[in-house]
Amino acid sequence: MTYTLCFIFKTLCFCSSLLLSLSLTSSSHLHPLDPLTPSEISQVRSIIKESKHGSTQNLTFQYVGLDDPEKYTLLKWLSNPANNSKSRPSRRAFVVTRSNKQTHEIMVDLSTNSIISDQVYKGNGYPLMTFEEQGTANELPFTYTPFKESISKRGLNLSEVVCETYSVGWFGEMNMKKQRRLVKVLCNYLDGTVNLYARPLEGITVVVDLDTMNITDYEDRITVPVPKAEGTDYRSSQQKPPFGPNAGRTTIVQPDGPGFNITGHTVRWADWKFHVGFDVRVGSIISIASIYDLDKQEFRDVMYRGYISELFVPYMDPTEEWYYKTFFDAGEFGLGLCAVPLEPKTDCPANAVFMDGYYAGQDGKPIKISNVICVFERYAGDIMWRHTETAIPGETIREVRPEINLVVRMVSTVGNYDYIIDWEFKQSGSIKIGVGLTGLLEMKAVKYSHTDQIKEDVYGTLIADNTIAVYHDHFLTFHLDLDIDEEDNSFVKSKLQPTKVMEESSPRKSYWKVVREVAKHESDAQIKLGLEPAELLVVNPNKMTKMGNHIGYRLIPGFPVASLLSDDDYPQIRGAFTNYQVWVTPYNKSEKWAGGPYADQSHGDDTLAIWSHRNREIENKDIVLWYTLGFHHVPCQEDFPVMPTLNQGFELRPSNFFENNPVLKTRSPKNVEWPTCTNKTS
Ligand SMILES: *[C@@H]1O[C@H](CO)[C@@H](O)[C@H](O)[C@H]1NC(C)=O
Ligand SMILES: *[C@@H]1O[C@H](CO)[C@@H](O)[C@H](O)[C@H]1NC(C)=O
Ligand SMILES: *[C@@H]1O[C@H](CO)[C@@H](O)[C@H](O)[C@H]1NC(C)=O
Ligand SMILES: *[C@@H]1O[C@H](CO)[C@@H](O)[C@H](O)[C@H]1NC(C)=O
Ligand SMILES: *[C@@H]1O[C@H](CO)[C@@H](O)[C@H](O)[C@H]1NC(C)=O
Ligand SMILES: *[C@@H]1O[C@H](CO)[C@@H](O)[C@H](O)[C@H]1NC(C)=O
Ligand SMILES: [Cu+2]
Repeated sequence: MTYTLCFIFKTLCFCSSLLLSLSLTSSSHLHPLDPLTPSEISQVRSIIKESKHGSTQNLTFQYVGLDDPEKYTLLKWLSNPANNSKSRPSRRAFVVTRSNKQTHEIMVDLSTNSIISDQVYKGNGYPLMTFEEQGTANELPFTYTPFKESISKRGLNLSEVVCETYSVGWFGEMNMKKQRRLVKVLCNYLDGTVNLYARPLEGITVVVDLDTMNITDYEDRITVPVPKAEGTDYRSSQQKPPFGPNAGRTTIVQPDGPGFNITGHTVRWADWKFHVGFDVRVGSIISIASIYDLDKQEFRDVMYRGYISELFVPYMDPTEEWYYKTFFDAGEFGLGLCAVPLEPKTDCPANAVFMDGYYAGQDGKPIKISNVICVFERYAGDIMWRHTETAIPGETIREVRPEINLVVRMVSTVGNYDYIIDWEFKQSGSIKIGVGLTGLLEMKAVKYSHTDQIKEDVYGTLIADNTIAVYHDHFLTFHLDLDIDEEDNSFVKSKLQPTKVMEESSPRKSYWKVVREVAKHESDAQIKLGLEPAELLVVNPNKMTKMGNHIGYRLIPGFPVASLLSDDDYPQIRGAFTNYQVWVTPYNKSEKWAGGPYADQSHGDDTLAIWSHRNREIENKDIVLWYTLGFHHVPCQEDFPVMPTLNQGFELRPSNFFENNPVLKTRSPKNVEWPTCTNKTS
């Protein structure tokens, strides 16, 4: 084994000075898309507390976020050289509260310290659940006699029980009067492990009304032993030898510091410029991404706004204890709310710079998530482009450029699962979106310890003694408001059409050609990806390259995965935005969340599928591309007790956007001299 003792850490000292504090106080320093600052969150709270809502008992803040300015107002302001504070779009907050069993939608203007609109939401579904109410609900079983009896009946120790809140979905109930904000509280057993999901108290279901904080229903239907704790812990400290062989020690060294600048929330790196936001519901948001064109000597628009609009996770077990597990992680639990502080040097490499995030707690007061986003330059030993030319007699030409990309990362841990969300920018103009799934499986306790014993449908894989990991999907629906060189764009499906050769003159019998189909209406752009080869492009039909090609960006999808649930299944009615992997809608500021604004117990009457059904015109319009990345997850034993990261992604890649290779003139960064090292071999 070779290891290297390096004296490089002095050069890494710049890191600590780069930990940016992004909480500016005066709003005049804020970019109109900056997330609400802690003082603005407090201001929102004061405004609402001073209004008629102030006297309401049990007022809870379910969502507080930036109401982003009108797109065209903002773009006009941003492009106006004389942009001054007077014409600056005002800072507004969109607030959803609950009180008296009602959902209130309140629009607050921070610059005038006033409420602009305030109405009761009368439709179906409920807002995001707060951490606090989930916490309170999780405590209820511990003082509930039937639950305590169930625990002692099983010979278990109540102080080793922990409970978690699950959304209940919607299964066709139509009586509005009867509708209540219910959750199911399920409990697990620790006693020798921290992997609570591996030790479910199967069969016990506690139903809680979040508005009254009361247990409304209780079931203890089946008694299966709690799976054993042994082998479930994933902490390093709990592992016993022998240990696996190690990879070499690694770090990344940037002697001159990172190659990017962050001013407020605006990141500038290489040819890119974009804004990084944070929202309690969707997590990280990339806005007004533009790329510098060396030929044109100007920044050119690529994307106005991109974020995960919804994350739908239906489980495939129709039994009483499991059927309702069909989660909308963004709309019910909040990808930003569940975002976790990133740990320097493990969650993000040593050269990363961190940003904090803020959200409003249930009482409206700001809560900080430190290091919620990290930004770093990634060099993974990859090649940006290369060529070796050996055909020229007497000389060998060799040109290589290393690929260095910029990554914006967030990790959201929604209960058992961890989602690693990377927006990766390439100097070539590509934006690669990477999604990594890791964490713990949702497990079901069963009596079986070998597949031979299983004669019934168990809806999952037996991954450990008495433990089934239930089959499920993850669908991440991205909202991608691309503006390719200005807002008005078209969506083009360029089919690769197999064609027969008719002329006798060619020895060939077939070839393929490209047939362009411009989507005129929304229905033309509802696409189920499969084997049919096609290039999917967002183009600017009003602009062409010098050669006459339409300027565009191409969607390179990931592995095509579509929901397998039937259209009339309630989870699929609510999750109908996964019926197609690609949708294109005309821009509409209120169509932000693919599962609808009120995803908890939604009826599927306000989803992307419903909006798109209007079949609006989308040709040469400001359009939004929605892309769903999916995973069908058939768990396997390697996913236990903790799952090695499973990756997927997709790419937005320039296609006739530039006149030629935009990284032709990108030079390799100067070599980093390997620091003074002593190499030891043992
Ligand atoms: C207008 O203001 C924005 C935000 O402060 C800034 O990023 C932009 O550069 C300004 N535009 C000009 C042309 O100064
Ligand atoms: C129950 O668990 C608590 C805390 O882990 C422990 O102190 C106590 O001794 C346990 N009781 C029994 C009966 O095992
Ligand atoms: C909660 O439940 C208890 C017992 O069922 C009942 O007495 C009480 O009135 C309920 N409280 C509310 C706020 O519904
Ligand atoms: C509502 O507020 C009252 C008084 O502050 C408190 O006693 C009660 O527990 C609250 N109810 C809920 C459901 O939080
Ligand atoms: C970052 O800022 C420095 C100093 O203002 C400037 O020299 C450099 O060009 C900037 N880098 C980028 C990528 O904008
Ligand atoms: C924008 O979307 C909302 C929600 O789908 C809809 O009610 C509204 O009519 C739309 N506006 C336009 C101009 O289409
Ligand atoms: Cu999974």
